[in-house]
Order: sequence, then C-alpha cells, then structure tokens
Amino acid sequence: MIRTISSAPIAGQKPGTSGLRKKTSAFMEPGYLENFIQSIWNGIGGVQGKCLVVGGDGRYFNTKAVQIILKMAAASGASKVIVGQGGLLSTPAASHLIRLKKADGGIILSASHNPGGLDGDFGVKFNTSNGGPAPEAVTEAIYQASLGLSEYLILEAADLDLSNVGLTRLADMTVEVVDPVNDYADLMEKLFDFEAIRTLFSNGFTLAFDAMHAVTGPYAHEILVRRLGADETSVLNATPLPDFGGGHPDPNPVWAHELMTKMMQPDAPDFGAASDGDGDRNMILGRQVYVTPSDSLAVIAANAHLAPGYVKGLAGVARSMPTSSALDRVAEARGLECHATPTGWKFFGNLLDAGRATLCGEESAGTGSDHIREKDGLWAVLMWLNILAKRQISVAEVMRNHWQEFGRNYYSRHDYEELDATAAQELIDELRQRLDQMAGQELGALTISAAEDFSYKDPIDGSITTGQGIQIHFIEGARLVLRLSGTGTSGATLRVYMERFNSGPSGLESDPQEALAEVITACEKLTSLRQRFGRERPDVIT
Ligand code: G16
Repeated sequence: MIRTISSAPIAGQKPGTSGLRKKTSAFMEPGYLENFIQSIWNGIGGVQGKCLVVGGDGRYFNTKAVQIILKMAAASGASKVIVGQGGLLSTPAASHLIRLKKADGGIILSASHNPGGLDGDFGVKFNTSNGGPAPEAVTEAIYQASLGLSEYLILEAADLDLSNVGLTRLADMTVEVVDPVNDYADLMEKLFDFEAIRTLFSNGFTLAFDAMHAVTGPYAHEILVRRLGADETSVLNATPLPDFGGGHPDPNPVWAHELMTKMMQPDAPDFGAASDGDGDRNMILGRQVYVTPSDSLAVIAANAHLAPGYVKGLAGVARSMPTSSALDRVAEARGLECHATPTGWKFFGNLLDAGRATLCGEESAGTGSDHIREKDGLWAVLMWLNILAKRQISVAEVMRNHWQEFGRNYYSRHDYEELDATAAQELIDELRQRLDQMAGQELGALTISAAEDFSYKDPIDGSITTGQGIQIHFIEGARLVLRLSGTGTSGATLRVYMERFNSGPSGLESDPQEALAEVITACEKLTSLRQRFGRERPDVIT
C-alpha cells in the first residue's frame, strides 16, 4: 500500500560540493531522509517509469536508508532499481553501473571521507544518467523542491532481502540486486594492462593498499589479489565496517598514518596506496615517497598512453582551480587542452561528455577519466601500477624524472577545521572586498601580481558559477588560494592552498613546507588567520 505522509520543509537540505552531508543522527531524524529523497524525485520531474541505481559505502544507516529509498522509489512509480548486494556500491562502481545499465540516474549514500557511525556523518548524492554528480542546476532544483515540500510517498512493505544477487519485486517495481564488484572489475581489466601488472607482481613487486575499513576492501581484493596476483596480505583493513573501525577514511598523510608509517620505512613495499570511504579518492606512495595528488595527476597525464585504454592519447585534461598547475605544464608540453574548474567533480561532467577532457583530477585526492563520471580511487592505483610495470622504475624515480622534465610545482594544502562559520565567512568577504587593491602589494618576500574571486563559465553549456575561491598570484611564480570547504558538517573548514614553481634542474628535492615558506608567510601577512582564529597551526596538512 502506498502511503502519503504529510511533511513540511526541513531547513538546510541544500546540497554542497558533493550532495547533502549531515550528521548521521540528523539523517536518522524521522522524515529527514524521506524529505530529501522526495525532494530529489520532485526536483528531477518525478521517477515514474524510470530506472535508478542505488547503493552506498556501507556506513552506519546505509542498510536502513537503502530500504527507505527502495520503498519511496516504488511508491513514486519507478520501474526498476538496481541495487548493490547488501546495499553496497562504491561511488565509481555506481557511476559505472548507471552508464552500463543505461539507468536514468542513481542515488549514492556516502559522506565520502568523513567519519561514519552514529556520531559520524552520512550523505546522499544524486547522479544523473551520464553517471556523474548532478550539475548545479539540478541540485538547485532539488533544493528548491525541498523548500516547498508538503508530503512524501512511501510504500508500506516489509524490507527486501538484499543479500542475494538476482531479480525481485517491490509492488510494481523490479529490483535487481547485483554483485557490486564484478562489472567494475571487468571495466578495469579493459583499461589497463593486467598481464603486465601480473608479471610485475610475479617478479616480486610488493604492494600495500589500505582500504581503511571502507568500501574498497572487496574491490581491492578481487582486482589486486584475485585478478592480478598481489599477495593476500597486500590489502590492509579490507573489511568494510559501519564506522570504518572508528577511523577517518580519508587517504591523506594525516588520516592514513598507519600506511604512511609503513611506507616511510627503508624496507617498505615498492608501492603504497589508500582509498576513502566510498572509493573515489586515492593516495599514492612509493617506498619513502609521498606523491601529492596534484603531482600524481600530472604524472598520469604524462604517462597515460602506457595503458591500453589510453593508448591513443588524451583529448584534453582538467583540474579544479585549487589543484596545482603541474598538470598545466604537461598539457603545455604535449599540446593538450587544459581546463581549470571550480572544486567539485560535477564541474568535469560536461567536459568529459563533450570529449574535451579525457583525464581530470583534484588536489583533494581525486583522479579519474572519461571511463566513468566520478573520480576513481582504484583506477588511479591501477594506472600507477600500469605505469610502473611498463617503465620498470620506482615511484621515486618516476617523480625525479617527471620534475626534471617539467619542473616541480611545490604544493601543499593547510586546513583549519571547525572554525566559527560566521568568522570564516567574514574573512573571505573581507578578502573579496580588498581584491582590487591587492596587485602590487608586497607580502614579505613576495609581491602580488593579480588577485581574483574565481568564477567559471562552463565552455559547453555556458553556465556561470561565481564565488569559487580567492586566488592570488605572485610575480615570483607562486599562488595562494583560500576557500571554504563545501563538504564539512560542523562549523567551517578553511582551506588554504599554496604552490610555488621551480623550473629546476636544481632545487627539485626540497621539503615542500620549506619550499613554500614564503607563501605561508605571505598568507599570514594577508589574513592574520592564526591570530584571528586563535590557531597555532593547521589541523591537516596535505
Ligand atoms: C568532494 C568533491 C570533490 C572536492 C572535495 C572537497 O569529494 O567531489 O570534487 O574536491 O569534495 O571539497 P571541499 O573542498 O568543498 O570540501 P568527496 O570525495 O568528498 O566526494
């Protein structure tokens, strides 16, 4: 029986950088999830007769939420829902399934790298039929729908058993429970030289992949161990847990410290990597080497042709604006179109769909290509393995060679978390007001050449997105970017991105924080942010 439940708008259901992210407890409030799901249905013109993909990263409340969504899809007339077995799907696998099955869209349940559990975060994201995160026009329509919501529809029915693969029904709707891993693993096998990687492993190459108790465990086991022959012990923290084992499933040097410590030893494995809660982020390490996401993107751009799926070369490349311009150096040298977009994978969608970019990436540990419409953690790991298998050199040598050829963009991001949201916004507003007077200003050893509030005009649909971060260029070949995160759930997170170019051939092996010291000083002189927020140091340095 379909029930119509009267409801009323709930404040704050506005999707951020990547869907709606809130405390799990907020999502579990009666009607909270239901209101947002109905707002999605209303915002996209209903789901009558449509086919949707549904799955999540297995965090606390995932199983319950999947059941609610199935009942709401059935009540609103969806013809079919394809759901990952046990309600699990990594974000890249969900994106692939939407494309593979020609679905009309999908719902991904994840707060990505944010901690999970009852005290952690939960999230809901709507992806469109291209497999990618809904563009701004769609998320805005969903938000508007949430503001006018008066009721939601839900089927009164028992929960479905999602533990077995196969077809079943919920009232008039077909439910197809699929293996969450297989189709994705098959796609990877088409893109990369599995034979070469298998040979690499059989010759004694060693790997440590940290799944951080999140969704990639089963994917990594199937692909790296079963299909590629890496040792069983290569996948660490492989069992997905609803609270990620109490950890923070964010693959960066701070949160993946267990792997970092292991990889910084002289006898570390040849290659290390980690992924996040929902499997779309990655961290790349070599023995005693950390590769920044921006450098990883540039290395992939320069070497992608070594993988069978990219042997014809790249149509173009794209990075988010705060990501370092190491990618631009490769693009320039190789004559590739190169785009800088606002932060958020959704901004790459049109470029990928139009064939203007093959490879995209972000400083926030996201890299991917036109094989799907999300960033893809394991894809990046396999790309690196493919490059190492073909080039037969170590990660350290890959980096050294890369910097010698293209120069090095020293890069770091400093995060100040849980700041007072009003005070953080005031800082950004103040900087915005001073932008016109900044050119020529000296900040310690550096002089500002240009300053702007980044805005982006999508070259495909002409849509304009403004207020995407304060970007300051220095004549010395350095850059400073300040913006507020759109993915946090408490207070505000201020992200400060810094880069400085060194064309080499000397000075290419410095410590990034030292190489960036003058940019760090310039930032403090411009913002007094440590004093302003009473913080001695950033909470996270990547
Ligand atoms: C999301 C977005 C990324 C973005 C990242 C950080 O990633 O998809 O495009 O770079 O958040 O965004 P912010 O700086 O606004 O916090 P994920 O992995 O959290 O879905």
